[in-house]
Amino acid sequence: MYNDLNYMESRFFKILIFIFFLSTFKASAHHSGNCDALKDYDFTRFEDWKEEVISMSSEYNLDSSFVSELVKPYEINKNVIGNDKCQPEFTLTFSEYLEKRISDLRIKNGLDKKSKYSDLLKNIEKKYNVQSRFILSIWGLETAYGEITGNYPVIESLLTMSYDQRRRNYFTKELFNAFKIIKDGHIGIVDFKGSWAGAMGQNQFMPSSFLNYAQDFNNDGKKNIWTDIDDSLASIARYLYGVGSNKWDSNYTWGREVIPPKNINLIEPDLFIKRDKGCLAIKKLSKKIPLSDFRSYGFKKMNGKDLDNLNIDSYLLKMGREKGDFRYFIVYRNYLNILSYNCSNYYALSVGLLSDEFK
Ligand SMILES: [Ca+2]
Repeated sequence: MYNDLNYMESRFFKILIFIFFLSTFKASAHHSGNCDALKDYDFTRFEDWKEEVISMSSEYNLDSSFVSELVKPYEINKNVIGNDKCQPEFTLTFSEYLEKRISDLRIKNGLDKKSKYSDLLKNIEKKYNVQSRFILSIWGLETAYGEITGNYPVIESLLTMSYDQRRRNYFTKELFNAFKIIKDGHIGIVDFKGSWAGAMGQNQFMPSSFLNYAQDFNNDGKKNIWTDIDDSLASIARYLYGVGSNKWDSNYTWGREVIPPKNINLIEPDLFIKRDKGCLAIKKLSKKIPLSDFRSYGFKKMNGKDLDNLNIDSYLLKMGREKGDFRYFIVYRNYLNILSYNCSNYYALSVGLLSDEFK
């Protein structure tokens, strides 16, 4: 689940753009038009690319006339290229980022949803063995609880992203996954919408995640993550539940912020090791040691109390860019499942901290 760093980066930047959009309002609507990268961009071969896509149909066991009908109506979407190429610089500190993401309004709306859907959340928690506060948190952070799900036709976005050479392989596969979703009849083409990069519905699944994890929780024969809240929330839970040995453990939480010991500078070189595998966010984690070892090092809970004397896999994470801005977190295995949703520590910590508000 940690294998597509580039896409995960782009997904992370999507969030940043969203913040940018919130903070500058309409300025960003003109942003893409001012970007130099678009001036020299070759938009002229898009029709050729559509033909190439159609010619690949049989490799994906799809009928070329079916694919042809799906791609025909679309032109290249310059906003999609603009969003991809002209991402604004990120200037928020980590703490400022958290403040924006875990706003009072998002907490309040989450608590409202928690009581409104309490029966549903209980049923989902029981079936997938994932605490519902994490499901609420991801729902809230991805789409403001289903309010902002994206208005780009999924096929148009994926055709455009796959036209671009940089990540053609990845987005071509996702494009064909999208065709499959339409073929399977989960959603009509008119309602088949998502973010500019093709993340869909209330939980912002890419088509491959949809095919692997989307759930039909209300048993109507359709996996509808666009307008069906049962299906959307169950799909988040199924994703977090994980695959292989990387299973969610509902006996534990995600982790916590901690106060580092006074000699933190001395012990950091021992704890932070070089990792070869995993996305950037995984590489930032310390080596894995039992929580009780962090307790022995002298890390404390934020209320000044000792950490629990537990033998569970734990990692230290240091956030912030400079002295005075540093914050430390100890995270457990469930945290890795949150990272699999979006491999960014900014993202995963905000999921964890927001979930704490829904305890
Ligand atoms: Ca359904």
